[in-house]
Amino acid sequence: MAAINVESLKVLSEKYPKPSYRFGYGTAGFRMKAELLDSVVFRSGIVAALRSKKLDGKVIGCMITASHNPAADNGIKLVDPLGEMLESSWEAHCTAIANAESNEEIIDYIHTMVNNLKIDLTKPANVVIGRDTRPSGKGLVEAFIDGLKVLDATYTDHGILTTPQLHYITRCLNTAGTPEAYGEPTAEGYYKKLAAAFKVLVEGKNKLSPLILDCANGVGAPKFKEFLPYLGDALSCKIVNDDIDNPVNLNLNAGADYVKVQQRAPVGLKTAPNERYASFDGDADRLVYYYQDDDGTFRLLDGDKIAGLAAMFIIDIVKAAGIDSISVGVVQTAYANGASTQYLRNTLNVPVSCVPTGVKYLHHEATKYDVGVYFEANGHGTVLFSPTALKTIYSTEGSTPAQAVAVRSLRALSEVINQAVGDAFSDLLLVEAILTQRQWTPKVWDQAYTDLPNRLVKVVVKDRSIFKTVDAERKLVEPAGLQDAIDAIVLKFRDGRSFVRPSGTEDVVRVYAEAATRPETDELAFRIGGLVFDYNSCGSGTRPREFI
Ligand code: 16G
Ligand code: MG
Repeated sequence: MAAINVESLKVLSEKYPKPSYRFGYGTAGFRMKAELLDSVVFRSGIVAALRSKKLDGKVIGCMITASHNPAADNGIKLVDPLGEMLESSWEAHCTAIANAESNEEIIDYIHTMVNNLKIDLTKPANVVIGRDTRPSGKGLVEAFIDGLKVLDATYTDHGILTTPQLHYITRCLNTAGTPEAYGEPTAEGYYKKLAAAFKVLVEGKNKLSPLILDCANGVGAPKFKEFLPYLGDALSCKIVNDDIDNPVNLNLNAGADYVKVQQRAPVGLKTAPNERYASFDGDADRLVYYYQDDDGTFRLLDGDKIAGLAAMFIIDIVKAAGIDSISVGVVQTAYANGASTQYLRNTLNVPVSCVPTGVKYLHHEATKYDVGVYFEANGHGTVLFSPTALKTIYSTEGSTPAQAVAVRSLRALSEVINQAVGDAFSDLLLVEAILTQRQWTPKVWDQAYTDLPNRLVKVVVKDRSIFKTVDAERKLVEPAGLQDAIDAIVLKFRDGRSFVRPSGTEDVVRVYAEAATRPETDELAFRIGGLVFDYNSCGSGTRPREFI
């Protein structure tokens, strides 16, 4: 077994002293103030190299991003070979190495991993790297590369990419030359693949009015601009919020998170009735749509609405293709609007599963269906085609001209939708293709069902780790007795539903509430917020005034 180059580790590690801070690899990697991240990112380079060696030299991805967080934050997440999130058992290794207090501790931990996980250090290690537009990204990539040097890993640094592009490239590299080959492992390969599939889907249809696309002043802006020429006149789109030269503007009053949480259009965007608008988040893995109704009301078409549209369309097209062996299922989280779940179950008659928050849970559950549609309400999601479904789609030609057209569309759909991870570019093309095929305005799309009013409230608590949930985060089992108290309040509200869960990304507990009307929803949310804050004196700081 090759040894670890202890001397080089010591020298390099000195460049990245660990601040006194307790790090944790959360739902989407490490994420925090960028200035705290040097040591974490350096050490993540070591873990990435170990992961690659463990997987016999398969390429591991590294994305430096803090998504929809402010520009001063940054983060890192590691990506497994098929473009999935890092296997969850390895999250604990990332956390442990990040918190080691000395070089000796780092070395000990590496030895423990090598022994326990039977990692052969003589194996090669290969890593591919991308980063978003944050100014801190460049320096963090250098720290990561220094980490890779400790174990002599080879790497390709792709510079600025969207998060889903990095996932795509990782998957392409690891499937090249196999029957599952996913495409050319470059941004260009990605653009060509998606554009070709999109053109098939909209061929011969009247073009829709231009889409107005808010890029959150993030990486989506330069990358979507790069993409547009490949789409040619198949898509007409006007980009706004593309200022990546002033980092402070990143995600500021713009982007998918702002629009979803505030339930309003980005600041400064003048909306006109019945035009289509869409927003990416800061790393372009989230997408929401919206429009302004005739009476001036803002209408959000969020991840739930996208899931409903996609499921409806796929069910129809599978039927039109004369295929009856492919079933469609939808995966949601507790945040899905109750009306969307009803629509999926009762109108579309599809099975719906509910899983905990976080892409990895949704993705995993979606692989259980022939075609698994998964979306979080916040706009993260995609559609997965199982190997069996793909085989069926590619071995059928259809016995009538209409069936042949449907089969061709179905194949193109499976190409346009990113199979590695939820991808705002690819989801946007999916929505645009469906709306074009149907010649639908956003208003027609919106008519599938009416959202129940809902509200999200944050409660700052002393220790969020005392909150333990079960049943896909819909019920609390600890602190004891709190769930009964929540249930007693919810019962008093028409169509009331509320749940409380600790955040995976912030030091807070989140309360979700929905009810029949807006005032009832707000009252329910603030009552539960107050209940949590007061319960066993869980709350921290001043009790927020709006809590009832
Ligand atoms: C992360 C997750 C996202 C989830 C969010 C919830 C990934 C790639 N991202 O951003 O899916 O919706 O966390 O945040 O898994 P919270 O735990 O703070 O509510
Ligand atoms: Mg994101």
